[in-house]
Amino acid sequence: MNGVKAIIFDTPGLRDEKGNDETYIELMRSKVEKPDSMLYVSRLDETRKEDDRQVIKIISSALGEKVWEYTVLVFTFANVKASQY
Ligand SMILES: Nc1nc2c(ncn2[C@@H]2O[C@H](COP(=O)(O)OP(=O)(O)OP(=O)(O)O)[C@@H](O)[C@H]2O)c(=O)[nH]1
Ligand SMILES: [Mg+2]
Repeated sequence: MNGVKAIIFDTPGLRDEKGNDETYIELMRSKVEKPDSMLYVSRLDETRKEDDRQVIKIISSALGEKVWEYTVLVFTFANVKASQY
């Protein structure tokens, strides 16, 4: 990116019904202990308040609450939401 080297990790989604959150977190932590930035991707057309709450808690304890200071929220499926109205 503009001559700046970056390493990007695509992680499995947390709370995916397989109950593998701990394994996913271990995988993430084995790759990077403190990311410079994090993209938190969530669907805009679904309300999953309890899942989001759990994911936020899991990430906060795994990477530290400071992670939210350099997180970018990304909402997908905004096109679906728009077409419903
Ligand atoms: N219509 C629409 N489809 C999308 C959007 N974002 C992702 N998709 C589709 O949704 C499906 C799942 O996208 P992924 O990026 O694989 O989602 P993921 O959460 O990373 O899935 P896993 O890695 O398997 O957990 C794909 O078929 C994408 O093309 C969006 O904004 N709008
Ligand atoms: Mg994926």
